[in-house]
Amino acid sequence: MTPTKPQEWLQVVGHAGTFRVGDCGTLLKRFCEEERQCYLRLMEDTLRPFVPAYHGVVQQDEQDYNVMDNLLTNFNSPAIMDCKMGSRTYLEELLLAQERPRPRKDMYEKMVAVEPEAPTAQERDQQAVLKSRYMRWRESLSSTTTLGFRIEGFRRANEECHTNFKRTKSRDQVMAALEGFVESNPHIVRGYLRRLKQLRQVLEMSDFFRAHEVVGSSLLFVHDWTGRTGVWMIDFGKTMALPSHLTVDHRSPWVEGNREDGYLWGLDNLIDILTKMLSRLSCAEKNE
Ligand code: I3P
Repeated sequence: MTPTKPQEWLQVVGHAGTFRVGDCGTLLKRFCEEERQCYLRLMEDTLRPFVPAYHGVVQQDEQDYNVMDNLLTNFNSPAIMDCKMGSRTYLEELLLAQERPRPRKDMYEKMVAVEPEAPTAQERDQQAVLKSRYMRWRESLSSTTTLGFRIEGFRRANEECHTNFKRTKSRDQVMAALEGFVESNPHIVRGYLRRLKQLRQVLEMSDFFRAHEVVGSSLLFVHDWTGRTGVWMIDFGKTMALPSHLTVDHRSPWVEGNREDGYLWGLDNLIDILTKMLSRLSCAEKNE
């Protein structure tokens, strides 16, 4: 692939220092074996058009990276949004880790910055919280618990990143935030809806999806002023193969041990919200 313009990459959320721009329209992501395993399988799956193409592993400055397509390559000054999918954002093994608890001061600080009254008396004494507790608190404060997805952040073309969505929880709040991202443009919403419905259809047939617990994975939304839109699944560092005796439907509520992730429930809600938004925006368009 030959890039026709300088390589562009924007990171809205996630761990700093995770990415590097690679050659010829690629992106390097700090190596994670679980993620490599997922990409290898995804390249053989019906989901392939909905994930960045994977090109193996390279080493730079003694650090290994997974190499994948840079999804922003074919856009002009794109707007991008990251939605973390699913009703659970941590793996069940994090609960097991509570047998060897290691309370985190950094997470305590992030918690009180958003909700000073959230920590318990014990957590206040320790000035630290367990990661599992922090992750659950993040889920219940945002729309992860109520809708099965949450907006992590977005950036409209040539603007600063917006990441202040930790308390964006209700359907109306989420719809308002999404409408801000698409700048009330029904054409863009139509493009996203078309793609999300295709994704849902493919997920329901995918062998990969049937056999994996998909946790902490995001949908990356990209559009630009030409009206081009795209949505891809990204971030598979916490996507785990299920034991062969277990099946999940990705819609049932999670109870410890069933490994349900709520991914499709979240996608249903996202599609529903965008559909309602589109019908309102289309009415406004006709009345103009
Ligand atoms: C982070 C977010 C990440 C998580 C990270 C959290 O919280 O939940 O998903 O990384 O854990 O700090 P926030 O969004 O509120 O900043 P993982 O998904 O990789 O667990 P970490 O600090 O242990 O990396």
